[in-house]
Amino acid sequence: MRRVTLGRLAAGLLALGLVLLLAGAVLGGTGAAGSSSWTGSGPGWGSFGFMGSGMMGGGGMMGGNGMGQAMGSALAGRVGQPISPAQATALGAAAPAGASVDRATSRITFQTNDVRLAVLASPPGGPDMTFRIAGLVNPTLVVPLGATVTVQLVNADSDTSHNWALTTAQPPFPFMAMMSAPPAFPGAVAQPLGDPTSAGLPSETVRFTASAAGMYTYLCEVPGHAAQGMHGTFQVTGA
Ligand SMILES: [Cu+2]
Repeated sequence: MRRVTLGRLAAGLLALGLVLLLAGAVLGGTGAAGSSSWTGSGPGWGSFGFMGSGMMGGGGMMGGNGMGQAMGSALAGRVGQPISPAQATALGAAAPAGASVDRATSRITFQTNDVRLAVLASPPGGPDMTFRIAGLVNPTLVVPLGATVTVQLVNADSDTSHNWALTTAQPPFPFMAMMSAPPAFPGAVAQPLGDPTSAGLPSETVRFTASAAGMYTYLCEVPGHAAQGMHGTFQVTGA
């Protein structure tokens, strides 16, 4: 089947691009938690855009969720630390310390300057293309100005890559959300995680300072995901 063959070729090219992207991210970054900057300068999404143009255009073979799926398999076992499915389930349900969780309004308000969040990407049993935090779907997060925010991202999606980033942009987001979603704070972005493997679900921790009050959006930057609803509100309160 010609179309299938072309699809595999495209997936292969994307995987190659991913390896280059990954190499650039590893070489360019310091590797310390909170310093990830894969959306910044260097061989980031710009390379993707170049490689992807034409393949993804007009809802072509790599449109829809094909890109995220290609990334998921290419990155499997390459990024982050694996945790067990039981650990992931517990993290996705746990109420964060120092926070009040309002389930009726899907809002988590932190009273502490030491904000620690576990974020599950597209877990089983939840709506597809959403984040689960404290058992809620894409909840609004409210933190005080100056808080140190530690985010542990876990990819709980069996066949698709996801990341987590905080941006000053507001929804709706286009297919290539990462091209128009400036980072809110240095370090407030996690690299895209691959599919879970037999070793476990990939987990990655980033840390940043909520250094300016305002309304922000956390989102998944994998093409198409934020456009499908993979985002939530992040508010920094205080003068
Ligand atoms: Cu995603």
